[in-house]
Amino acid sequence: MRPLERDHLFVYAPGFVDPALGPARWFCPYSAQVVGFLGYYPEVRATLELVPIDFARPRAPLVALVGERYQAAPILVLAPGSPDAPDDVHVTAVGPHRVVERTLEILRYLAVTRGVPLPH
Ligand SMILES: N[C@@H](CCC(=O)N[C@@H](CS)C(=O)NCC(=O)O)C(=O)O
Repeated sequence: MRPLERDHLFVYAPGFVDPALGPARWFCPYSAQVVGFLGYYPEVRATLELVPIDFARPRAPLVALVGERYQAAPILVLAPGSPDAPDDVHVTAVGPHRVVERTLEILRYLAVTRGVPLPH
């Protein structure tokens, strides 16, 4: 697989069905936070690949990059050339990739590395 050229941010597309919870349709409030942040700061949105995924497993575009274990969204997969994270952001190495899994830390990473206001 070719190295990523940009950070990839995976979120659930809204209106998904969770088979464990019956026929209702849902949105992910964590994904909504990061999508909302990108709405505030389109200049940040322009720096990354935003990848909406379905809730059904396997979440193929994500599994193709980081494997079966890291399927929960939102998740930020860093490009090889992307800066290291600030101390208050946990980054996990997954094979050749680095991922940020916690929503607030995704927001912090993007805010610091793109120079926009920080999440309070
Ligand atoms: N990593 C997020 C939480 C993400 C999360 O729990 N997302 C839910 C959907 S709203 C999820 O992916 N659940 C199903 C799964 O883990 O397969 C955080 O800690 O802020």
